[in-house]
Amino acid sequence: MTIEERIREIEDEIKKTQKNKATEKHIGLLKAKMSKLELEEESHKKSGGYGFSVSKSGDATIALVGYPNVGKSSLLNMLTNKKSTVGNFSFTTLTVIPGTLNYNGAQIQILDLPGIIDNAALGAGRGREIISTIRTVDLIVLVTDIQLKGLKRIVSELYKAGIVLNRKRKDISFKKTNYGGLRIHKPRHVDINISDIRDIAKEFKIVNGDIYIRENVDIDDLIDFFKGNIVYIKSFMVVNKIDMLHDENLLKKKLSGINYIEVSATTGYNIESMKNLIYKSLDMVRIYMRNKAGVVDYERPLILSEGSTVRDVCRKISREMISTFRYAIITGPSRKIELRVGLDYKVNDEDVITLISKY
Ligand SMILES: Nc1nc2c(ncn2[C@@H]2O[C@H](COP(=O)(O)OP(=O)(O)OP(=O)(O)O)[C@@H](O)[C@H]2O)c(=O)[nH]1
Ligand SMILES: [Mg+2]
Repeated sequence: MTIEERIREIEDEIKKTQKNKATEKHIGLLKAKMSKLELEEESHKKSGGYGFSVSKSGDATIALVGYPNVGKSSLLNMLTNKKSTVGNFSFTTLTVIPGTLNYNGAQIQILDLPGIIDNAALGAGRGREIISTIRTVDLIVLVTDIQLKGLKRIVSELYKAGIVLNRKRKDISFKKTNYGGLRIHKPRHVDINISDIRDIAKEFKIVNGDIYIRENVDIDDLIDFFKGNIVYIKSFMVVNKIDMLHDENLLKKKLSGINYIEVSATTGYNIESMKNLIYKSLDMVRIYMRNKAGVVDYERPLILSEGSTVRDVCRKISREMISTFRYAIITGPSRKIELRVGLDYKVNDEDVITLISKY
């Protein structure tokens, strides 16, 4: 049996197995087996892992990912100043087309990519190039149409390529040893069955070493950890061509529990909401600088990621800023009073900052 056939077989068994508490571990082990085989398969067909040569620009980069012909290029054209070729057939776009969305003072680079399914049509290796490019973005917008074309397959293709959507990296680490068996270290509040961990580790041929688990994890988290080389990327879904929708209830039913937005690249319906959702999903903060004369530049905010500090603000301005920094004065809509703060202070969205230097 080839590796591919074995993967298929396990896939079928997972599908056949009813999901419940009692079968949870069984399914977990099957998934682990499958991941291991997929890794083997990957290492067999090594053909480089380089992304398309597109240089990143702006404050963040997002990718439009989806089945061919669902309207990715049409959306890029609506969202940005770019003209990517639109065609009424699959594989109109054969390379990556970047455009820029200016929103709330942020410059967001949007990559229009070829459809990632059946990418044999793009020539050998192209599929991997697309995947390597997707691995580097800050947000994945999954694009589909009202028939929900290719949705499930795309998510599973991404997962096979080590891209996990909408989950966070868990606090797990591993120190390999050459003998002594497997020791599992976890605080009392972490609730997981030790034998589950052992069994999954064994599937990845890990039998010696120390595993540290510092928060609650499930079987999927463990598989991802042992699999390695995983990237965690935020994502939301866009259902395009909503102007052609006949049965609203059917769509709602099929997508219940999924976070999505309905749009039309043809009529422009909900395009503004889509821009807003992109911006919101990127978790950015806007910082306005007040200059020596006391004038605030509200036109061109500095864009930083949520959780940034005054130090990050300084870094963004210039390298010397940190060495000459004395203190910063912060005001803003989320501040009741004016604050004097140091480099480690966390900034909020729309803070107005005055930097005071030593000299
Ligand atoms: N009715 C309708 N048609 C649309 C909409 N968006 C795109 N289309 C049409 O769908 C077809 C495919 O659009 P593209 O933007 O080229 O799709 P794509 O996803 O970039 O396709 P590939 O590059 O081949 O992967 C074209 O004929 C578009 O005019 C929409 O919102 N409504
Ligand atoms: Mg296209």
